[in-house]
Amino acid sequence: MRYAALAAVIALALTSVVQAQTTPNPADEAKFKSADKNGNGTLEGAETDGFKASMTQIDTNKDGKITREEFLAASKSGVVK
Ligand SMILES: [Ca+2]
Repeated sequence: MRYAALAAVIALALTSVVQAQTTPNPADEAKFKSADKNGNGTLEGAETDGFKASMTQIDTNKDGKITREEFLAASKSGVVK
């Protein structure tokens, strides 16, 4: 009984995480698309110019590029406005 309740809580938590990853804010998504001039799904080179001030916070894997995931996470946490 206890395990069933725990399993339900874990399942709910996992569902929330999956939804958070698969349903980004449409406004954030639009912002990323407009910044991604060549449409390759990554902001790099001049595409990152508007985000230089927050680059260290956005580019979490420090490869000098901003992936869609990094951008959306940064938008969600308020780093990108
Ligand atoms: Ca790009």
